[in-house]
Amino acid sequence: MKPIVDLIKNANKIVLTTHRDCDGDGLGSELALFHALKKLNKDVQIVHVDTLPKRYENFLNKDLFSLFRPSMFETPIDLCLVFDTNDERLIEPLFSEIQNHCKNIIFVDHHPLLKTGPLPTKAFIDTTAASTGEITYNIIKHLDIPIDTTIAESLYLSIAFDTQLFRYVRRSIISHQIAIEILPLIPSPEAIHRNLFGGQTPEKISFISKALSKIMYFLDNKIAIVLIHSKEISDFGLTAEDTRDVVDKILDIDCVQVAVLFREDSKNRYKISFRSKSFLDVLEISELFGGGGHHHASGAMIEGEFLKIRDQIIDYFKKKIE
Ligand SMILES: [Mn+2]
Repeated sequence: MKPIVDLIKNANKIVLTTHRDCDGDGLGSELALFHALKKLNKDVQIVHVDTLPKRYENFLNKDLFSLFRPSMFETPIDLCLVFDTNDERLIEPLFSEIQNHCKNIIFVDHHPLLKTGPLPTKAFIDTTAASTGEITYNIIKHLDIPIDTTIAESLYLSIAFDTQLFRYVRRSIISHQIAIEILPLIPSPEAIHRNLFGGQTPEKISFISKALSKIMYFLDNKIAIVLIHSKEISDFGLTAEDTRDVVDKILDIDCVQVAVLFREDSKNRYKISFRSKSFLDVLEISELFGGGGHHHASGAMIEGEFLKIRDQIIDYFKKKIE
């Protein structure tokens, strides 16, 4: 922690970013540090490689996020912090470009290092942290920056999202401990809960019920797989991001140990999301497909025929279960 804190202290121009298809954890971490560094009068900027997902547009200040464009960095950057991933591919093309302008690119993350993918040269990774927000909280504490309402709300966004309202805390009390400290500063935590997990529309509920009606069960109902076609998403006026809840809902089914969601992005091109319970690891299989993530939540982009990939996945877990 000390080297990072020293680098932050000594830096003036700082860029913060997170992985493409960002989520509440990366966003909350960026925003918390952004507001904290503003208090130190740093020249700090948040840059994303894609646009803000819709669900966050409604309650976050869009103006705080710049969309990456080539040659946007004219002057040297002292420090770049990348939140909630350690995979440089997820921040391309920003990563290639910023390397020419910045010596210190540091990944601040809680995902395990990939066995096959590119390794970060500089990183602070704590895989025991239930959210990247937890690590960001520690950075802010080490910088001796007092936590105000804006910082508290950002940290809470991060922690509430990644723990899914304290369901997934990695056998640790730290998420709750941070909550105890920051909740008194937050006027309406319930608004954050609603923004993250409520906000459903009739179209979205219709879509989710359609998706859930198509679950295929395998291996004694231990594996549940759903395929969603891109047309089904657009028919309901939804975006790819709206499919995120589906896979979590499937894992809530008692007997299901592994939930797999195929989202067809174009013909024979799928985003696969895996979720698992207990002893079954889903990181390895995501890595086999060129993706990454956590041991119990992971994903990959893959090209090929649905049935072939599906059977490959079933075979893989059949062996693991045996
Ligand atoms: Mn995270």
